[in-house]
Amino acid sequence: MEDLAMQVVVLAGGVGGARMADGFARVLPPEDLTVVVNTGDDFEWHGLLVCPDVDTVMYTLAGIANPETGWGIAGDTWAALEMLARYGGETWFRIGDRDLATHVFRTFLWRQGVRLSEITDRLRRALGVRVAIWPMSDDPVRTIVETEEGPLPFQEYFVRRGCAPPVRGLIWEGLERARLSPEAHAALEAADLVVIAPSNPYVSIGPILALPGALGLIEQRRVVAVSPILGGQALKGPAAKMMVELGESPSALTVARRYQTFLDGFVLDRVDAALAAGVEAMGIRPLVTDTVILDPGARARLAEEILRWVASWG
Ligand code: FO1
Repeated sequence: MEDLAMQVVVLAGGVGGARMADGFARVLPPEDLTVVVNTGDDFEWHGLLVCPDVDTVMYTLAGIANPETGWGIAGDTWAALEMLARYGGETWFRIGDRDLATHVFRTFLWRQGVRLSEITDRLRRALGVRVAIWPMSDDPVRTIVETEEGPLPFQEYFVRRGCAPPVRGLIWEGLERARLSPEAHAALEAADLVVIAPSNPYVSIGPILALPGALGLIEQRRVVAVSPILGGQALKGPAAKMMVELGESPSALTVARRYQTFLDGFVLDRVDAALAAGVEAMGIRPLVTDTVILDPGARARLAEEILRWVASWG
């Protein structure tokens, strides 16, 4: 891969972002890869700071993610949650016993005033992850989903309500005061290539791009996005449903259009080969390939294909 040497930053949400980051981690030296992760999904659970997307990326790169759910830790147990239920505590958000230690330790450091970036760096190193993982910001940003039933904090919408209430809009609390984490900022400045993972464009990538100054930085880099929509459906999560509810058509083209102003390349699944011409018409290079990256081999293959494709542009 020496001929493909470049500094890559992957912008990631949860499960889709983690899988794409894992692919690049398998083909690039760790010092050439940085993952910048959405923190709009973060929330406080029984007084503990939980960062679901950061943890999903971290556990995946550490090789300990639960393969069935994509989030949480493989083989985790639920004794603490069962005890919490006996006390009458809320258990709709399922934190496993091992996962709980992550949130306890993170919150312990956070209360001492340690920045979220420093905490994340310490956690991922302890788990043996050699790739840098940075939360998008050290400042709290919270996604609020405006639904037909009123505003809902993200995890209440996503987990508690199973994404059922129709979405009318999105609000990011704290966004105007938030800044990119200094480490994420430096990585984006040094990047030869920014890859937008196949994550939800509204709630996973949206908050990263909406951070003051982020778009200006990203626009100056070479940017490739991988579509999270295949054949009008999201592989996981509510992206396609949200598109319809927000008045857009559930299509990979809607994703490309959303990123159009700064995108150099757009990766579509083979099922959407017919949409490549539409991508080209937007002035964006299309790449049609297999984008279902459930297993490690498929992830590495897609990452390598993207690197070769971008390198071929000269
Ligand atoms: N998602 C669920 O659908 N149900 C859960 O109970 C749940 C618990 C959970 C615990 C820790 C964690 O890091 C993630 C967890 N997730 C759960 C996933 C999470 O809500 C979403 O995947 C992301 O926020 C969306 O990217």
